[in-house]
Amino acid sequence: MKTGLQAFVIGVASLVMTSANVTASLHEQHQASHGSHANDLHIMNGWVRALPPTQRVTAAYLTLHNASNQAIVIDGFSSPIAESAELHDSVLQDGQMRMVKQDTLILAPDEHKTLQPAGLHVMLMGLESMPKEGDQVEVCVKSGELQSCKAVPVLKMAPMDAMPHHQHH
Ligand SMILES: [Cu+2]
Repeated sequence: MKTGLQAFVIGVASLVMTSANVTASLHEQHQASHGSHANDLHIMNGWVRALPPTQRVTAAYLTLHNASNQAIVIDGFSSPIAESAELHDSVLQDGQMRMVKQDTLILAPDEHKTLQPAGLHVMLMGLESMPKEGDQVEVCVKSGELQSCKAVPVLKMAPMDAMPHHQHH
């Protein structure tokens, strides 16, 4: 587990940092890309990273949209491929990217929040086997009794349309 996490952290740290401000382009894709419509917590544009098959952890990235007029408190994640799933944030500390567990994520009315490499992500832990590029993996987001799920593709790298604003330092 420790080795897997370390390899994952190195992978995250080597990625290009991107802006969280992708709301404008996401709106254009909005209607086409929504997952569950069972409630007002919508999942858009998700993907799961394919890591080497020896790894037992990976990450899922999603854009979440609160389509209601009240704040939504997200308090859990799950996936059938993982024993457990946690929300992590990536924090740069002494030149190293570290992952910090988050218990909840609050979405204001009509807010979009993008989980993306080098930022917030859903850590999928205790994988029986690593999903392969091209597979579809279901990811579920919970808020109390509400749950939204979406099947998202497994990719080796972030899709370009999810990362429109590269920042160069
Ligand atoms: Cu993590």
